[in-house]
Amino acid sequence: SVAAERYNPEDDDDEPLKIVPKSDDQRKRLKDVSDKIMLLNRLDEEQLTNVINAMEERKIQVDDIVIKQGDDGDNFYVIDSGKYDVYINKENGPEQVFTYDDAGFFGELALMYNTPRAATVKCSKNGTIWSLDRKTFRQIIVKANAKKRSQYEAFLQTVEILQNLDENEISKVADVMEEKKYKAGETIIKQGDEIDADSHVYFLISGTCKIHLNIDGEEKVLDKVLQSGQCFGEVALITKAPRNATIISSEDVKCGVLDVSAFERLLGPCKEIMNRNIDKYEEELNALKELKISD
Ligand code: 1OR
Repeated sequence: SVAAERYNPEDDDDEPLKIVPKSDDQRKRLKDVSDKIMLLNRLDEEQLTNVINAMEERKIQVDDIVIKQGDDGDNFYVIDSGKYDVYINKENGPEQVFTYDDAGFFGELALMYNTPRAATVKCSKNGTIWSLDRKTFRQIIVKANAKKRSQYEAFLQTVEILQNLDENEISKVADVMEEKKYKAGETIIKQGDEIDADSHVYFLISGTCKIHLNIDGEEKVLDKVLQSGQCFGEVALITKAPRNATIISSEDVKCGVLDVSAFERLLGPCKEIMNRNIDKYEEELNALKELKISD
């Protein structure tokens, strides 16, 4: 695997920042999409302005290839509209692994880690994307990200379910992890909810949570308490089945979360441990059901 590149402040140069003139409408649209994108919505105002200044609007048509696997990374892309399919070359040819539908971003990996493009991205419904050049991406986004990375690395080392990840893999998880906060008594995951591209896996940073199960219409709260360093929400991301329990915060809670695409891309080495846990959960659930029958 390729080392996650560390940001080196000496890489900084004082060359002028790129500015592509924009209408008020373009700025507003860009601001709206930026609010929803993890790599952009945690920039401070000046950083975000510099990024928006440098972005260029691009119309894309069906079958256009925006990124080709194996190429060097030139730009980072933010989706304004349209559909974009992601393909990875396998032995028997390209395999579709993901689709961006009207939202999201791609092309960050090659620029963050100085690696060849990891996948091909091809348009399947006409749309508009914003491109950001490599230099501005590194000057602003990679730099801003360095602080966040070191902040999360130490925590992620303590997460048991991630013990099969090496240091570089942990860094990559830290890079894409987002923080979510909940007040005591909030429902974080709801039993029965379907999985979609907006679903997450959760790592509990602080606070505790309880697991609620609805078994054949009867509500049961498990004795087990979820604590710092524990993971939840991974089962449905693996099985693709609806959420099989409800998770409620017992006090104020802070979680690190990964979305489905980050989960698929980064947590492959942890699947064995996760599958073992799934078997264990199933046994526990069956035991509970039997208990109920014998009541
Ligand atoms: P890039 O710079 O490598 C291709 O250029 C982009 O496709 C990549 O950045 C990501 O932004 C995006 N694995 C790798 N890259 C992906 C994936 C992906 N999905 C989107 N991209 N997946 C892993 C498959 C094992 C799919 C995850 C659902």
